[in-house]
Amino acid sequence: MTFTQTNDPDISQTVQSLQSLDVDDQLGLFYVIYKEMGNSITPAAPGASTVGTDIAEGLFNQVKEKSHEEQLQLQRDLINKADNEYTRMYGSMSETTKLLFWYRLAQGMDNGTIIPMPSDYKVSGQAEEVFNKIKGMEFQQQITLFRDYVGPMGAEAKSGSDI
Ligand code: 45D
Repeated sequence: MTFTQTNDPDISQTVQSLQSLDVDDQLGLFYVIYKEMGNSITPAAPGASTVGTDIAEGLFNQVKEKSHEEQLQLQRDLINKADNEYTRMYGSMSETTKLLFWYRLAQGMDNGTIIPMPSDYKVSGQAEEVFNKIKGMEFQQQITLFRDYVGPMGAEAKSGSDI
């Protein structure tokens, strides 16, 4: 399936650079980005529909009950587009809800419900380059970029699935 993504070549190239990083590098960098964006992410922003919030929260609540190892595996599965019940649930969400879900995971890392980053973790030089590219973008471009990045993750929701 093809995703209709942005026409901005700058954004699509950066999404591709992100996607070409190692899975763990992607996770590490995404967390660094979350930290950097800090307070500029406001879940109450218009567009965070109640429906999306509930759906993101529902999946998040299931993930947070898992062991740390399983939590990490699930996040790797999303990036790898593995096919299981969780990645399908993810696949059924809108891009904004997907973004909200990742945001909830990052918050969970900070409050101890989700596996934290190793304290000695450093992103790779390649990831650092992508990071600098993203830092130079306008906020709105960054949001578009993240939507395009998290959109294709996970597995396709099966029609008539029981999620
Ligand atoms: O051991 O319109 C490694 C909304 C190494 C509202 C690891 C929004 C090995 C509506 C793999 C690193 C809020 C949705 C371990 C807009 C190892 C709306 C672990 C905006 C343990 C615009 C790594 C939302 C791990 C935005 C677990 C802008 C890494 C949301 C996990 C942005 C990384 C969300 C995670 C971002 C990163 C979320 C979970 C940037 C999440 C980042």
